[in-house]
Amino acid sequence: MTKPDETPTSPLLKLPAWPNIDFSQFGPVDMKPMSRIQTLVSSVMARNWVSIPHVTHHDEADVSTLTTARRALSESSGVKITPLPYLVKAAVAALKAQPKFNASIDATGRNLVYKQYFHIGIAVDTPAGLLVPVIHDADKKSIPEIATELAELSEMARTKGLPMDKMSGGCFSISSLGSIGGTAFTPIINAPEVAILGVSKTYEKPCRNGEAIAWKDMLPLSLSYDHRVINGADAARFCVDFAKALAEPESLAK
Ligand code: CAO
Repeated sequence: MTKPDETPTSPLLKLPAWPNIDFSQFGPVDMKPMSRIQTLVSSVMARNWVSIPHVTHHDEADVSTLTTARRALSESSGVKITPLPYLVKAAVAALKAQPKFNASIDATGRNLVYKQYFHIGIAVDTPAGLLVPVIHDADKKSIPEIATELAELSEMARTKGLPMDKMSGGCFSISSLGSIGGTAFTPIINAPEVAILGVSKTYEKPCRNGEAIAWKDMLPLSLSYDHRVINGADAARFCVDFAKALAEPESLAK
């Protein structure tokens, strides 16, 4: 093994220029400037995609009991609760069990910083682009508190935008496309975090129960991780811990 080239002129990063094409030569077009958020997000995304060795691990969680539990909690608390606040709490449980997922590589690239706090970022789709508000200290908040904060933050993100302090300090992010559709995807890690969990739409799966078939509600999980910090076995364990926590929604609500 030789020491890798550390200069920014590494041939691997010498990308060809972006194609400069006059599309109107092929048919009618309409040109619109990208929003400020879109421009910012696109450069950060491109940096994260080319500088982090991503791997995405796919799994699924049995959420058959979650629907009943969250409806009961919605009724008793008077707060509308989607599956997402439970996913936040399950992420905290999995981060506690797998501290590597709550680490960051520092700016020197020589140290791993293990965080002792649990701030969870949530990807929010807004007309101006993608924003990631952060639920700070999610371990100390109840499910209804997280649901209320999430509703306020996503409303603010969609209408007025978010101040930096509402988007800073995240340890781990969740990108939920569950209300829209899809079965799996490859979320891009939000550096300096080392992993992000994508969730797709819950579906009914026939499972063997002795001689009978039982239908279960399954939530597809797509966990992208930074392979410099996390190995495949860690990712498999993280998803198992996450699914175990979600299968017991009452204990997450305590
Ligand atoms: N499977 C099935 N249904 C789901 C679900 C899932 N995994 N997740 C949510 N739902 C349901 C909710 O329960 C709700 O239905 P009910 O009203 O019947 O309870 C419905 O979908 C709408 O949910 P919602 O989107 O309003 O709320 P949420 O808490 O699930 O998500 C937010 C909030 C802000 C994350 C979401 O609105 C959003 O912006 N999602 C897009 C995120 C995104 O763009 N990610 C990609 C980033 S990379 O480009």
